[in-house]
Amino acid sequence: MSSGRGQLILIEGLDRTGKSTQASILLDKFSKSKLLKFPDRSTKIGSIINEYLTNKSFTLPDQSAHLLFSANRWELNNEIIDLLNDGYFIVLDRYIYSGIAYSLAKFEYAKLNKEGNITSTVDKQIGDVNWLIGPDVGLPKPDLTLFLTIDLQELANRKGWGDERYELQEFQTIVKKSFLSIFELQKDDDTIEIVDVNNKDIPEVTELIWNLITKKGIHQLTNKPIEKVLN
Ligand code: Z5A
Ligand code: MG
Repeated sequence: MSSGRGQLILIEGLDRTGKSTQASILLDKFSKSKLLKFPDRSTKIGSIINEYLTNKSFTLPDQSAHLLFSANRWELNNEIIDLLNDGYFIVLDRYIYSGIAYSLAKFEYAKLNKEGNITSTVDKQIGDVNWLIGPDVGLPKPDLTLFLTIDLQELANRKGWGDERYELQEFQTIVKKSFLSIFELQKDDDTIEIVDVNNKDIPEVTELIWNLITKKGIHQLTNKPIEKVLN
């Protein structure tokens, strides 16, 4: 019988690329699995984040918002480690790369001097990837990150935008660039895979993802130590 810890699988992507859809399908492929979605709005810090995302009159400095999203991940740090060591496969629906990409996008958006529901400043920390990754350093690093990417034109055909702070087409264009620039910096990291979901239905995306997971052996228990996020 195989032994070892479970593996940490992260699904990242732009809004409505199918992260939550794929995360819940993936969960059923394992006999012991757990889904963790970030932001986790059920915690104390998560409730502040929820207020920030849903109430546009509730403002925070970008630095504070950024640190809250990271603090929310730290609230789940011990749970993640314990579950992995207990043989659970954890599927994360957003995590550290969303943290960097959305803050960086706010900085780029502010540089364009746009009005609207992204209140941001060009404070240099928010445009500095090293500053942005800082608070996440030491968190468990995913064994595999799948970044779902799509043309913004195809995305526009999906269910309408919601009403949350970041749900603006123009902002999402910048978010996409931010994600891709972060992954370009990590291009030698073989735990990151960019998954093009253009013109693919839900089962086709699932097949693509599952093939990557099995090819890399991420569907099996492992004896590798849990990696940590480094800067
Ligand atoms: N944020 C941040 O700023 N900093 C951080 O550190 C973190 C997050 C962690 C809330 O995230 C916001 O928090 C988010 C980033 C910021 N900002 N925004 N905007 P969220 O995860 O709570 O909300 P979301 O990203 O907007 O997720 P979503 O709307 O839930 O999208 P999704 O999970 O990727 O998509 P889905 O629900 O699976 O699918 C959307 C629709 O498309 C649905 O009708 C599906 O049936 C359909 N769908 C799915 N796949 C397909 C395919 N393949 N073809 C056709 N239709 C499909
Ligand atoms: Mg979702």
